[in-house]
Amino acid sequence: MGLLSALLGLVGCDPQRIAELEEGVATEADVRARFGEPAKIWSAADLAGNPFPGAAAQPGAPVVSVATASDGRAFISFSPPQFDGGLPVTSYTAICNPGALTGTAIHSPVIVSNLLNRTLYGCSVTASNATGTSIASATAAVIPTPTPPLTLIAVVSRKNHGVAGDFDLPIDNVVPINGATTVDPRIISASAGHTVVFKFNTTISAVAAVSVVDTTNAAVATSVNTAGSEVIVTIPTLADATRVTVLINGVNGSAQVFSASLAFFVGDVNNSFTVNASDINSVKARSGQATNASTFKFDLNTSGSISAADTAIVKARSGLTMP
Ligand SMILES: [Ca+2]
Ligand SMILES: [Ca+2]
Repeated sequence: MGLLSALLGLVGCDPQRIAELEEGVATEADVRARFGEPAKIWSAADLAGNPFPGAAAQPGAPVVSVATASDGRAFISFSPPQFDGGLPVTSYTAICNPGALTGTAIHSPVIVSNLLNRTLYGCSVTASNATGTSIASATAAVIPTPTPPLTLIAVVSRKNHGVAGDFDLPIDNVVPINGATTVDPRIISASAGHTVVFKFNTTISAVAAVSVVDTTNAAVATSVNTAGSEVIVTIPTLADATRVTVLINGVNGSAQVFSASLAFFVGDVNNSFTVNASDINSVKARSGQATNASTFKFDLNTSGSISAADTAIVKARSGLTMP
């Protein structure tokens, strides 16, 4: 630990920012300026982007992809901001006008309720961290309808992180099983297995069938439940480093088949299909942090915090590659 780390430690800076500093993301001049030490003269390079990479700011604006209609509701889907302000994004708020009706969530989509059916709304999203709230995203248009067509809003891999609660990893459900699928790097739960959740725009009353297959098209044991507008698929046992495709059909009597492919590969936090130093460093850098919407992926053992136990898990798997 260098002089600067010691300085940061004294003023209560968190370990992640110390790590960034030591990795050269922040400069000593940044930190001196931040803590009121002799003024620095900014260079053009300093002023490009965030001049205080180690200092907290409000996040950038999320990017809204689509607003989906429901009965009196709208589902606002978005991507997180590229820049989180140096602190975890703790919530996203959607606002729909006219009427300034709002909803909040810790990840996409945000649901806004109490909308008037057959009324055109414009909805935008902001991101908030402990420092403040971003400017609003662009606006997406939506017209709530009493009987909207069944629409898949999102697919997620959900795990319970103890007292920290459930955290959903968004799955890119367009990628085929042998492609660059989303990887969930968290361990399988001994009690609950893996859980893949299909989120729809309306209450789900029935699902005719669910199947899960691996890359050889062999069936993987599974079960299905519904809760509100979610179809919850449970995979009780699965070997690590396995790709699967989850298919559901007969949702509310629909003839449509909904599917998503993803991989379960413990420790591959950067979705590169190998576990190496980059994954180890990412987990290590967050050691001591609480599990939240920004850090849950690094809580490999789903304990509710990121610690040496998580680093040990990823270290033990160094060198492994996804088939
Ligand atoms: Ca990796
Ligand atoms: Ca943990």
